[in-house]
Amino acid sequence: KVPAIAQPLAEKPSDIASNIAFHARYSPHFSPLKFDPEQAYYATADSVRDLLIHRWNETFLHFHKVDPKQTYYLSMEYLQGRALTNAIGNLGLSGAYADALKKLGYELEEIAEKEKDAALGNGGLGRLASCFLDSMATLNLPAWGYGLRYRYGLFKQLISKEGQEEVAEDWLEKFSPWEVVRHDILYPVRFFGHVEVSPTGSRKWVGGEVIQALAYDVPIPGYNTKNTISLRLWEAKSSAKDFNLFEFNEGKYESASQLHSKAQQICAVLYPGDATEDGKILRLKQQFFLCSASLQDIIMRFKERREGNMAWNWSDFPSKVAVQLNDTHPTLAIPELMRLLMDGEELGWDEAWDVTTRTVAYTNHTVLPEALEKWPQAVMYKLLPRHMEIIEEIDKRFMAMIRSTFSSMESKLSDMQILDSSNPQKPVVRMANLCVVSSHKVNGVAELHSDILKADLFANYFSIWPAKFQNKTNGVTPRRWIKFCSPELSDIITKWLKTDGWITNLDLLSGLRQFADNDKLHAEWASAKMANKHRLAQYVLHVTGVSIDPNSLFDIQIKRIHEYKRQLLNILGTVYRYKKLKEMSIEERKKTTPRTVMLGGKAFATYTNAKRIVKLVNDVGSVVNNDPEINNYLKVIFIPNYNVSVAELLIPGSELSQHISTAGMEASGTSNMKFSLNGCLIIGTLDGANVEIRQEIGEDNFFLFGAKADEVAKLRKDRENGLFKPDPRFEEAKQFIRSGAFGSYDYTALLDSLEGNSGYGRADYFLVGYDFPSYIEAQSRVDEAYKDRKRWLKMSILSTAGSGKFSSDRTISQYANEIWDIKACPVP
Ligand code: DL6
Repeated sequence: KVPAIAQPLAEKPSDIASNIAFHARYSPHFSPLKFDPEQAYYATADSVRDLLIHRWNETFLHFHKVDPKQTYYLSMEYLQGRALTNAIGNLGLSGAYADALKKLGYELEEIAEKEKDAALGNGGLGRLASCFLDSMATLNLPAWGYGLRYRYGLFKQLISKEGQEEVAEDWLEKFSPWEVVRHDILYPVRFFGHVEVSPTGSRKWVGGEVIQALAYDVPIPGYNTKNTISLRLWEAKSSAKDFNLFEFNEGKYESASQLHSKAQQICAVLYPGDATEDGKILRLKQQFFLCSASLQDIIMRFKERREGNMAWNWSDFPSKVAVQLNDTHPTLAIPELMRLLMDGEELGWDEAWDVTTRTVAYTNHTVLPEALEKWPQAVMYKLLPRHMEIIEEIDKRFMAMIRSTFSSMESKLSDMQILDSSNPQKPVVRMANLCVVSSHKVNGVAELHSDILKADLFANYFSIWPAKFQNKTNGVTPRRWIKFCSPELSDIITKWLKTDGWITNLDLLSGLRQFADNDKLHAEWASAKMANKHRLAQYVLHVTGVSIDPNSLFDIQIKRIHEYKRQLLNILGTVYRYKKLKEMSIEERKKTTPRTVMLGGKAFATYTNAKRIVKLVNDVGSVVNNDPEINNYLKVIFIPNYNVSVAELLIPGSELSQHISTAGMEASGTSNMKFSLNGCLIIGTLDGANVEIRQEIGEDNFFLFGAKADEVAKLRKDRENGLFKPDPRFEEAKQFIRSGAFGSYDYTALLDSLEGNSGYGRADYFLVGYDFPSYIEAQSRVDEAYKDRKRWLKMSILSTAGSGKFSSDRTISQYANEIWDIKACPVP
């Protein structure tokens, strides 16, 4: 037992200040006795970490003692962002820390900016995982996250005249104070090798290469609770015995440390390119590394908590462990759990299958065919020979079950099978099928998306297992996404609701509805939004050099750049607006609503059209912002290097945000929820969670346009059959770009994608042309609504008031009750 300490942990400003000073002196990370803002940040983070570690130890001990059923969330992505402000806020010590730092000569905001974002994710899926962790901790749920500790997370985006350039983002350049390496938590993970069969018929995976998985734990504090849970990130390591000292001394440096460099590759980057076979192997290695290390850890903990209890057996496992697969990336958890149970614990197939299927559940986050993972069988055989045997057996048994129990579905078997050998040259494993067959629950992430899964993507499975399918509409944590990023607005909400209970019970926001017409609230609301707009304008000036007018309408679209998200529709609409402004008289221009259009997002490095879109936005901005006739009425800004902390500035300062994907293609979206929560109005299609947001905040408070999901297939067919007649305004906007109005770059290929072959085999697959006229008209409605300040403020208040449903606390409670069957386990 670790001896107790007498000294209480610092929670009063004077104690906090001396604790920060203590760390500045005795936890040296830099040259001694310096206290510049960066070092003040590290010393402050160290002092917060003391508090977190205390709560974390208590939580761990409590869970160990109570032994509740526990959820393990497996995700290849976590977009944590910065931790300091969030941790201090969740501990309820924001004021105390601000005061303590003042005593030491610093502002909390100033030093908080020294922290680099932990961007171990790509976009919505990774940020959702991070919101979920915050809610799990806040709801006192026995739940943990598992992920990978990528050396370089999502790339840093540089913008130049050429467009986007990617450079490695070194979030660990100095070190992260928010992780604790657990030197004693180390598991071997094997790759390649072969399967050995013993005389009794038992099978064992041997040989190949063995890499060690080392645990790094990140504390996740709940809001207003002692409970602090773990995000366990695995790092790959080789051991000393893998280092060939003899070869090294012979001067064969590379071969002497071969395994070391192989280990380093595994966690080097998030989503390495997978065009080559080596790339595919590396991606699969990453996925398996996460799954194998996490499951070994879960099994170890399950056994540890049963030490001394002779009565337990493996069928108890699903009543103590729930494993949630965040999309298909951790699918290999399924065959790995089977392998560990059969080859390691000597369970028979039926028992191992029963335990596995009662343990694992799967969340689908996309219906885009290119995002549904399919791995070449040949690569899988090579890297994971034993797992391929298991997958083959699962497939074989599944087909036999269909033939015997659901014979009417036999004609659908080729679609439902896990192994797809329809192309004999390239047989693949369909990971989503493996997930559906092996999970006890499958869910989509918004009502529309879950309906599409049932009616379309997984329709055959739904017909045989209707009870397996659920919806869990996404949510976002109200702590990071309003309380901490928009403190002024939060204080106003608390004042009018006469409680801050809404921070953990977001439904209470509906109480604002009764004040939606109140002039006093309008004045306070407008002033908080204006303060946020000023803060944002300063940031824009800082990162782009362009000055924007806080009195203009701030219109924002921030998300990964993708053709289905249709940033191209936004910029074409903006080009059209610019052209119309140019054609107006000065008097007419003065009557328009001045706008600042901001777009931000990263394009995947090899996604050519997405990169062209980034370039186009920047080119349009260069012309518009420097046009003295127009730049009082319109500005176009590309926000570089969009990430979580940039979103924390943009969202509170927004007034209109664009969620304009082709209907049926955005599974949910979560930034729509963050914007709406912050009193920002939405212009959007009936897609993903937009549908539910519109229902909650009221149709009158949502600028709707565009085709509906169930119309899309026919519209595409019509388009192919030459039945689409483009609106002249659409042609005008494209022609304006083609004319060279925005510089000499040749946008033919990008614009042709709206006419000729879009690369998806069909012209304008994303229906930009079809939706353009209704988009332009919806934008005109926005302009009109903005002119009526009272109406706009009312709509803004009603947006916040209607956002209660979109708390990740609600989402996680539903997962806990309806999928995981876990209960709160608060630390006393
Ligand atoms: O569920 C989180 C998030 C949704 O909000 C987005 O609509 C969806 O696009 C995203 N899905 C992915 C899937 N990627 N892959 N593979 O990121 O999930």
